[in-house]
Amino acid sequence: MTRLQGPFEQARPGDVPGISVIVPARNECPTIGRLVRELRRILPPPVDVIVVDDGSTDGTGQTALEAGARVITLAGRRGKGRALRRGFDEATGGLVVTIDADGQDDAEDLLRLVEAARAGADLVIGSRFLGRFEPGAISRLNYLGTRFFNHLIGVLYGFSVTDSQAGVRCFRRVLLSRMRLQATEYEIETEMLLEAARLSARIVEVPVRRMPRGSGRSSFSRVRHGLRILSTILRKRLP
Ligand SMILES: Nc1nc2c(ncn2[C@@H]2O[C@H](COP(=O)(O)OP(=O)(O)OP(=O)(O)O)[C@@H](O)[C@H]2O)c(=O)[nH]1
Ligand SMILES: [Mg+2]
Repeated sequence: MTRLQGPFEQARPGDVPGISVIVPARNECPTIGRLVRELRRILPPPVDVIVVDDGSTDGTGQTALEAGARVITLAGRRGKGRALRRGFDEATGGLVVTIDADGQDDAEDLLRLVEAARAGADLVIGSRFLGRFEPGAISRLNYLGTRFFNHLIGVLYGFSVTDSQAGVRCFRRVLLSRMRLQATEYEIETEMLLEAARLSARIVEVPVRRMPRGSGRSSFSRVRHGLRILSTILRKRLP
């Protein structure tokens, strides 16, 4: 279900021009170059593609740079949440887009997210559940886990989304700047969603396509990261 609330602030679709795209990337050399080129080709200019690379040992940063991205290099393996937050600090566009670097998302889908944000949404979620998972794009356990988290958020917070864990999103930067974010790993998507709700943001979902990983390896660990997501949902509920 789509949640249309707010306004947390009057929508000003054209308040600051430009789109900043934040791409967290760790060892994604085979896919990052093409993704950066697609983002720059597909999205309406001006577009600033910011790749946050940490701990990559395969030339991800250099490949992203050659494809036209701005690259931020962090020391060591800092986690997806830290990488995104670091990227947000660099964002200057009125809209901020997030997308994974591993080629599992279709950059063309972002046009619909940007359109929805320009039409007045504060947070647009690219829902894989409203769209589709290509064969092999998600394991059964991760699929069920995401549905469980969606349901738990509905029960505890009184609003529902179809894809609480989506990595493809578009935010108004003014909303992002008000969020209190602490997440360091994969719980960042959950924290941002709950923060958006706390700020009474207008949250809209649009369908996207999710593809299987073509190369490299996911760093998502069901137990470790599942527990971190669960604890974020439960902890945020406390006063
Ligand atoms: N900079 C940075 N990026 C990371 C880190 N961990 C994951 N990422 C990136 O975050 C994105 C999503 O990570 P994945 O490991 O594919 O996790 P996922 O897509 O949520 O899970 P799967 O569906 O199993 O692939 C990818 O672009 C990764 O390169 C990290 O520690 N640092
Ligand atoms: Mg992935």
